[in-house]
Amino acid sequence: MTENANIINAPEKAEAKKRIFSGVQPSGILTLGNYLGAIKNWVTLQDDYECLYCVVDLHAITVRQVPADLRRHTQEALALYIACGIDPEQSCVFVQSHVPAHAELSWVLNCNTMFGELSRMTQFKDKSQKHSDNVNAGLFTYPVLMASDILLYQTDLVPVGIDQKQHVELTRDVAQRFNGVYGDTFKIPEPYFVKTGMKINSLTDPTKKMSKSDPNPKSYVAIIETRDETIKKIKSAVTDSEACVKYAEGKDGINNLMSIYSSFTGKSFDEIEKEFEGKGYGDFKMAVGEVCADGLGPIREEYARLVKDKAYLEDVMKKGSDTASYLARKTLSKVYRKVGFYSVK
Ligand code: ATP
Ligand code: LTN
Repeated sequence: MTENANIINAPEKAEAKKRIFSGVQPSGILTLGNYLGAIKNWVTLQDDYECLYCVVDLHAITVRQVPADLRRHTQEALALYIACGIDPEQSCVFVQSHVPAHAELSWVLNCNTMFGELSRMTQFKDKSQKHSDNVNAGLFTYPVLMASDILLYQTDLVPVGIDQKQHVELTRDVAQRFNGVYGDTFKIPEPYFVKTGMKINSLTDPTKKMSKSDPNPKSYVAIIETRDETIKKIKSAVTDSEACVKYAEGKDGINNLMSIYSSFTGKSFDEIEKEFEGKGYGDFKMAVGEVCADGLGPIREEYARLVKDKAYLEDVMKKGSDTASYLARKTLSKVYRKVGFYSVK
């Protein structure tokens, strides 16, 4: 057992902080969407909450991964969490497969989740279309594993992008059902979304979510790519032919770039429209590219330093999984007892 007194002692404190759990899949190089929709938000929540931030590698194998790439992406994702500002001394940072309780709770929750509920999940429908040659059972039960991640830690709040809303709702339904059948076991978590940046769209098809597993690298900005690459990709982002910087229905490309600009500058859409009144898309794209590249610059530099320090990253992983395992075991033992599994002292 390693120390992370901040988290381990939390439930016993008179005024315990509320708890947060979130994760990103190491299914590629993390994107601007992951940053603006999730990780940037995680950083600001660290002071006020007990936070657990996980690299969810078990989720990543629902889509076929090259094993060596998965290992590398896992380490890179952890380094990026820290480079973005997650402080492992303050928050628990760990890798999902290092804590077996996630898979163990998942089985029990699978037996308390209905086939019909899972059939309605839009992410399953999207991903099974995209990977029609590998519609495996894990892809179908993915949300149950996510529910296990969240419920294991008696989580209060789940900061995610809006695309995950349905999964958090399912988590609440499963927890309520379980509590109803077996008695109070799980805290019912709430989702938590940022206002701007909750959904950043693809640069090549702005009607679709920006995604790290998109085979076309022009569709996303990777957090760690070079300044020039970022500016170039934003310059060639798909827009419309109206040449008017205005947030409006049907202008998905411009709306998307305005969201990105707003996330980095804190400016409202009205302010952005005024700033670019009478200017063409070329000027606007250049400005978006620059704020984006500047905003990501310090993260890129810190990441380059951290990713070389394997010993440090492995130390963070080990301490994180010790803390997480300790907390997870408490919930898992309670669940095993409630469902009637025989335990030997
Ligand atoms: P994949 O392409 O492998 O499906 P992804 O890039 O969509 O992955 P996830 O690992 O599934 O990302 O998501 C991690 C977190 O990032 C979630 O909270 C999710 O809501 C958020 N997120 C992912 N993409 C975006 C996006 N384009 N805009 C806003 N938030 C996003
Ligand atoms: N399904 C999420 C990733 C994820 C997650 C979680 C997010 C897995 N487990 C628990 C929040 C809490 C996704 O973004 N695709």
